[in-house]
Amino acid sequence: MTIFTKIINGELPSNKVLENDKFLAFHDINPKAPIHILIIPKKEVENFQSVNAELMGEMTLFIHEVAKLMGLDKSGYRLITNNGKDSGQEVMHLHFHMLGGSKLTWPHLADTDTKNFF
Ligand code: DGP
Repeated sequence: MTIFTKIINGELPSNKVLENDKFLAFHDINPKAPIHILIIPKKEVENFQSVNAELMGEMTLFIHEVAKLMGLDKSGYRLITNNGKDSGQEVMHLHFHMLGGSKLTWPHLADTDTKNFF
């Protein structure tokens, strides 16, 4: 069981934004932008690589709703999912980071020189 399942079950507190029977959105404990929401399925799915298209389709609609609720649908936001070891995924429960609330930077993300890869 991951920490996110404990949040879903109410065993750990969270600052919830939106919830339905299948998905939950709550504020990240360590925000990287003025608005930093985590969006998760209640079903235990390890990461994006293992989510099925049906659940992802429903999750997409839920993500749209969260963006509207947070007032980011017009101003814009970044959606990130870390998938597996190299991405730095820490919690092995599928989650999308929704970041916004100000103009975001686009920093160099890799620890290698990317110039010669393409
Ligand atoms: P990732 O590195 O993509 O697996 O991101 C995991 C995120 O989860 C990270 O930004 C911090 C957040 N997080 C970890 N534990 C908790 C928690 O107990 N509560 C909340 N709200 N966020 C958490």
